[in-house]
Amino acid sequence: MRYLTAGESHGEALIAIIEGLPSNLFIDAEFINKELERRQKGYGRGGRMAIEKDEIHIISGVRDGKTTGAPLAMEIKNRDYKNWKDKKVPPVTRPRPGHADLPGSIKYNQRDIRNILERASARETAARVAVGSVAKLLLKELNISLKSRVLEIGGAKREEKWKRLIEKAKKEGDTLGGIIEIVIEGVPVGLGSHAQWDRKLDALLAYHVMSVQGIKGVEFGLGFEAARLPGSLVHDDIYYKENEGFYRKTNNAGGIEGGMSNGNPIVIRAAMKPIPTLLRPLDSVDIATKEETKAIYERSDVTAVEAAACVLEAVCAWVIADECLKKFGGDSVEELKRNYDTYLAYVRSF
Ligand code: FMN
Repeated sequence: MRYLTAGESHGEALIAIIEGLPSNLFIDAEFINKELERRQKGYGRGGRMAIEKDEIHIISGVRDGKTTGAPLAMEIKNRDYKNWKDKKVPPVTRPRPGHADLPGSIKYNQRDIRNILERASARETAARVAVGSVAKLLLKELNISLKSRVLEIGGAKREEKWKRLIEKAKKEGDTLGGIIEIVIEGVPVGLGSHAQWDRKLDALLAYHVMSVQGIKGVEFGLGFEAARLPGSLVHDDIYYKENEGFYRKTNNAGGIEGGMSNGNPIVIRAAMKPIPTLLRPLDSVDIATKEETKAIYERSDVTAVEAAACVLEAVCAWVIADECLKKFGGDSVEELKRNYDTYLAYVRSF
């Protein structure tokens, strides 16, 4: 499968097109809308979330609620568009450190940074959540599920501190990042491959996770901690039980060995940097006058770690769904499930 997104933060709408979905997959719009709502929530989000209530509009590829095998096109309208479309806004010339503003303007020869920031904005993640929701619907057919949780915000590991830290950052015109964990359950052994670098499952997941706006690090299982421990404390011993097959007592590998899923839950953690738009702006230089100045401020979140967790689930769901289709094939959901069941029976008998 493949997908593309289009659309700007204050443009008319966001668009996502998915190619390669099997037919007869029930597209549960209510579920997609609930996922979109999840992305909009979380403590520390800015004023935009009060304006937008994202809703999916299916344009093509679905008939009587089910996919036909044709490309699935989806649209999410930007409710803020009506406030922007006729507005005369001066050019943005004061780039924000940590955003695409400066490198994007130089690369694309733009003197109005708005032409860069509108597309670089994480508003695009609404389209990715829509795509990921469809992937989740496919995975549901195979009894594969994903969940996520926030582990840290602003360096604090305990939830009770987060609200206070976020309020403090807000008061000080500052922003916060954090750490998110995603767990994928029910993944069969053998997704991905050791045989070629660009087929390794951990590499694919890391690529998609890193593609999310603001994500700066990714680890699997014990992750960076594994580098500090001896092998005897890291690798998951192998055991076997009649009727149940091979199993492990630990999951330090985070469900992936040699670029392949090993049947254990896949455990991924991602680090998100603090939001780069600060109410107390950072030093910058005006690209028109070259004078030292402060970066622009545009309505923004204090932190978006909870929302990012939802986006990360979506991109991970996409990778796993895509790998399932690659491995088990099938042009309809029925064919996919038949192939899947045959494979699971084979694994049990190995
Ligand atoms: N950055 C902002 O400046 N303001 C925001 O309101 C904002 N909201 C975000 C919401 C979500 C769900 C995510 C995932 C990110 C958000 N970001 C926000 C982060 C920026 O989009 C991100 O830092 C920027 O695109 C540069 O990231 P990069 O250096 O990782 O590419």
